[in-house]
Parts: sequence; C-alpha cells; structure tokens
Amino acid sequence: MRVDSITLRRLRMRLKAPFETSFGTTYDRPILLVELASDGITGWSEVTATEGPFFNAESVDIAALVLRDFLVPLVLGKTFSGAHEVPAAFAAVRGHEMARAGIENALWDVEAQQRGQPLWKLLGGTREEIPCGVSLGLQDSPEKLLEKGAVEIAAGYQRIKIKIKPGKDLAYISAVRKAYPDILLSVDANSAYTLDDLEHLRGFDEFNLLMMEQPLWWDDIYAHSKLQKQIKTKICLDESIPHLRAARTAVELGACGIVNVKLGRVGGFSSARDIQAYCIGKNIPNWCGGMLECGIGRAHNIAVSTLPGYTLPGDISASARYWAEDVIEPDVTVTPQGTIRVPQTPGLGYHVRHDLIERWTVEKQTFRAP
Ligand code: OSB
Ligand code: MG
Repeated sequence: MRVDSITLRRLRMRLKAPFETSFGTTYDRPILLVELASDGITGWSEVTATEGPFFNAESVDIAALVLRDFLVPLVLGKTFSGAHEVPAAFAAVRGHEMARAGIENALWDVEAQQRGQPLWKLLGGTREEIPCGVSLGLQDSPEKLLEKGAVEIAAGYQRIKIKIKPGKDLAYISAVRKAYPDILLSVDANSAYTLDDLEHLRGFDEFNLLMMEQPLWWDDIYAHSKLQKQIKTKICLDESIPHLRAARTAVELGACGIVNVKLGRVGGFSSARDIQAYCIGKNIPNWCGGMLECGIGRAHNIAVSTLPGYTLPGDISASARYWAEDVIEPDVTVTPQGTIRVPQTPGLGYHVRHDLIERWTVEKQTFRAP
C-alpha cells in the first residue's frame, strides 16, 4: 500500500446534550478526520483528541499540527505491506498517540478493504456481537442521574458508568445502587482525587462497583498501586495507559485489575493489540473506552472490541445517544440485549457519508505524494 495522499478535515459536531466530566464540559465536539488514499482506496479514521489538553496532553489543534509537520511527512509516498508497519515509521516521534493513531488506523481501513475483509476480522477479532455500556456525565442531582440511568437501562445497556468528582460521588453512587441492586455499575473520576482521599475512596467498597476508573493523577501509576492495595474495588486505568509499557508497569505494580483501551490514547490498533495480548496473558480484562466519537471512531471502536479479552462492556453506545445525524450509514445501533452486532462488509463496515462530511467540514488540508 503506497500512501498517495492524506487529507485532514476539521468538523464541528453539536452533541445532542452537553457531556460533563471532572475536567470540563463539552457542548460542541471538534472532530478531526483523516482521509488516506492508497492504491485507489480511501481509508478513514478519527483523531480522538479533545478541544484542549485536559484528558491527555493532546488537543485537536496540537494533533493537527503534529500530523502536518511530522507524521504525514514520515509516511507520504511510502509503501507499507501492512498497517502494522506504521508504528515503526513513527518511532522517532515521542508521545502524540492520538495523532499517530489517526494515520495508522486509516491505513488499517485501507488494508481491510484491499483484502476484502471486515476490519475486525483483519485485526484478529473473534466476537460477532459486543457487549455495550454507557458513560453518564456529571449531573446536577442524584435524581437527575437516576432519570438518565433509567433510560439507558430500559434500552438494554449492560453496564452503567457514572462520572464522579469530589462532592458528586457517594450520594450519586448510592442512589443508583439502591435503585438497581444488581446492575454492573462503575465510576470514572478522570483523576479528580488524590491519595489524601484514601478513606473516602475506601467508602466506595460497599457499593459492589465493577471498577473505579482513573481515580488519581493521570500520569501516576505508582500512586494507583498504593491505592489499589488499600481498597477492594478494582481500579481500572484509562489516562495512565498510553502504551504497552505503561500497561505492563501498571499490572506488575498491582496498580489496577482492569485496563481500559482507547484506540487513540494508546496510539492505534497495533498498540491496542499489543496491550490486549499482554493483558489476556495476565488475566486482566480489557474493554474499549470512548471519546465521544462520531461514527468513524465508533466503527473503529467496535472493531477493536471483537478481540479476545474484551470481556467487559465497552463505552460504545448508539450513534443516536450523541448525534442527531451521524457521518456513517447505517447508524450504530444497539440491540435490546445491549449489544452491537459487528458489520460483515469489508473495511469499516459502515458507509462513510462524504456529502455530510463535506458539508460539516470547516477546514481541510490535503497532502499529496509527489
Ligand atoms: O474518561 O472515558 C473517559 C469522554 C471524554 C473524555 C474521557 C472520557 C469520556 C467518556 C465518554 O467517558 C465515553 C463515550 O464516548 O461515551
Ligand atoms: Mg475514563
């Protein structure tokens, strides 16, 4: 596969409802898409960076710059025998995982189309139906949270995750647990606590949570290992795991019992597969996290969730929970049993709506190989 051209597109998509985490509220999701042409085939991917460097050190603007000045020149005009060769081409660049994933994942889409295979099969996926959960943003009151939760439970979702932060935790967790004694329930703090909160966090143990996601500093695996030894609830790391080396450090230090894999955060499908292969050998369950993706990122998330070891419901929910209209066809839909059936057509498995993407594009830059 020769990389003939790469187009970076900026879109602005309005979320149906604002999404609040401990690091901020998103109203409009800035979307950065990569359109990669190779041998007459177009592959798509989504750069999952957020508007500012608050989830990780990346942002859509920083990612676009790193792509334009450093990553695109490293692959443009080059020939790859498989998308798995892309990480080696980026070896000199440190960090910027979401930007890297943008190119690598688009080439995976090209490769799958070229081989006439669904992307999930090419990756080595084994599951044709994946379990789904929802992530509920911070709400104004426990009652409001219960209202939101009821809708999702009725829709069949298999796990509810609630965002928490100091002052918006115990009352919310206990309200949901009381209303639903048996559901899979987890919490995500996005690094809102410190080790000084140990006693408080230990109080979560009584709610039989599936996991507590990223309670402490985004870059501090050691602190999580200290916390994990003193609480019963399993810690799941999200922000702290940008690559396999971090996953290995976390597991060996006993910093978590579960690892969330986000395709962008770990730098793409190759790294996600490495982490999955390592975790399965250590009996550490994986699941796929979300970054409020549009249909393209969502389709990639579905593909990675078919890998062995993705035994827990992911944060992959229906397009319609986020968007009035999505950029793929058909929309991602969830069965009444809270699953997504994986597509069977080559590549992404969804039709990319070029017309809509073109209409919503606010900025576009194409780089062509000579
Ligand atoms: O920590 O999982 C997270 C959204 C933006 C940034 C970080 C996170 C999230 C979510 C949303 O929880 C997951 C989704 O896409 O539904
Ligand atoms: Mg998280």
